[in-house]
Amino acid sequence: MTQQNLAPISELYVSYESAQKLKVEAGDLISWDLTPRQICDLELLMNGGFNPLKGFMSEADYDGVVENMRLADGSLWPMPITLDVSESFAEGLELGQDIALRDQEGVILATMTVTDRWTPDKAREAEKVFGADDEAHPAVNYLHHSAGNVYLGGPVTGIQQPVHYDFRGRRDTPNELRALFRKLGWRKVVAFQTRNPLHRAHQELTFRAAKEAEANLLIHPVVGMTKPGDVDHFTRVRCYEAVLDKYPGSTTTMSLLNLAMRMAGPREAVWHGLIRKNHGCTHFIVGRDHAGPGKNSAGEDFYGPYDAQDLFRQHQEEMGIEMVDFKHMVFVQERAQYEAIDEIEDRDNVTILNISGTELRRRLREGLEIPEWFSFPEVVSELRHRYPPRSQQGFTVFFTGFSGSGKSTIANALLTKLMEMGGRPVTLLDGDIVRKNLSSELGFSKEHRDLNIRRIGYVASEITKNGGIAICAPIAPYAATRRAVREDVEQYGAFVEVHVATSLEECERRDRKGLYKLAREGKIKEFTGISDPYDVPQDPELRVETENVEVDNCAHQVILKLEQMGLIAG
Ligand code: PPS
Repeated sequence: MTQQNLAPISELYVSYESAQKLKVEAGDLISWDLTPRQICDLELLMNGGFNPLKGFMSEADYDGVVENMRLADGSLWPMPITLDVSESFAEGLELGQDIALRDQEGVILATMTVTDRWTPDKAREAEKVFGADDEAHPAVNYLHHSAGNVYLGGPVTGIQQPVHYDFRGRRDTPNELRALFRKLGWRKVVAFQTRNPLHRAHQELTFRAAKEAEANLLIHPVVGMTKPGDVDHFTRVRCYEAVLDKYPGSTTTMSLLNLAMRMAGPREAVWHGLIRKNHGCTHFIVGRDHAGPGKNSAGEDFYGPYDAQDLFRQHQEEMGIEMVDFKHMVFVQERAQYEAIDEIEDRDNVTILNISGTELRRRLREGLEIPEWFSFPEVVSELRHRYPPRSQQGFTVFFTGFSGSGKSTIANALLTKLMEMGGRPVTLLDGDIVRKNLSSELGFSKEHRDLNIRRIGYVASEITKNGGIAICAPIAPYAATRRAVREDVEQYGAFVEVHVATSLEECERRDRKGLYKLAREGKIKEFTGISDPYDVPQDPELRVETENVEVDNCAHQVILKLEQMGLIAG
């Protein structure tokens, strides 16, 4: 039986007075600007969430952890917590030297005495900690592409907590939670780790887990760094707050954990357990494929579905926190209730309903019904706000073509048609207008054209992110730059590339601005199509011909394409 210990845990912070003094002194130290992941790690080091660690790991601790999940003194610890830096930063340091650790705005959060400096074998770390040196694993990818090549280790002296402006009242240090549990008289607390929105099945299973363990419940979602592509934590926390109201009064609380997850499956489960133990919990729910990273590059799972539970079970006694199995809950239509799938005896005679994560995303994307039995209306409404159907999302229409091809004319006609329809704000970023307002200092060298297009792409991606329609109409002659803009925009919404395919001969024949003549005479240099290249789009969403076709018809073709893509309601 796990014994709860709610005595205060040791933190790495110095007193307020010492911190003020240290902060001034640390101003003269060489400083390292922490990455977002390092800030998460530092916060949990300083507040005791990573107890017994007293700083970023030494080489001996790191080796022990990588090889057999143990610190040099033999304590169980499954995850390397290292300060990765660049070679150039590491070169200038001497062992024994103090450095200042700053957040991204330059605020000094801590100092660290550098006792160790080494170049890790990243392939070994990947194999041993994450199970394979395969970059399909997000933490392995991070290790090879984001983490510095040198690790520094040494004790940390905490000056101040990282600043959070969001949900401040929902963030607790281990000692704050311990004090809360003491005050409430919660002797047994089961923690639920999550990085996803909660629906009815989660509410049922967590409440059951708490009942089974005769414990109170702590919903303990991760808001630091989770798996790329997850629902952002702002949306999730609003969802959690709605679900919290569904538990019987005073049985359950919620606190946000600023952890940077590694998605390391079994090792991660043990790590999560130790962190919850530090936060005063006695029980921890471990599910199927806990903290799973998805498929490897061969399309197979990195870990077995119950590896995390097995590893946790092996170590739970030593950890001092007990595992509660996650029950797979499904909705039984005939009885209109959630039941654990392995406890349903009349499985062949009842209708079992379930909606997968993929199906949920499809329904949100297409604006389809999400039934009441699956989730709470407040949660669905938050998710619908965050993931509106395509016909309410922002998008970018990106025209490209020679000067005088008709881009601006078609773009203007499209702008008017979309404004007539209403619903979303529309902005036209025409080549000439942009050059006057955003890029007035730029000329037409490759470098300048790229800068110009990237600026347009940035503005378009912001408009798209905020639910508007951006219409861009530059020449954008280079395929690689168009691709980069597509990537910028597609993070937030659709990118519709329209090639205005008027031939060079026709543009030159029209020569509306008289520029082709000047270009032929050599009076304008680097003129697209004459003395500068144009990469014809290979695979645009739409190609419009303008010769012998009315502008209105060209704009209408774009509208039809947008309808077909579900971006505007038909
Ligand atoms: S780019 O390549 O996308 O950055 O060009 P863009 O911003 O669309 O600007 C193109 C307009 O600038 C005028 N202009 C030139 N175009 C091409 N090459 C050279 N050297 C050049 N010098 C001036 C031209 O009028 C283009 O206008 P549009 O609207 O395309 O006809």
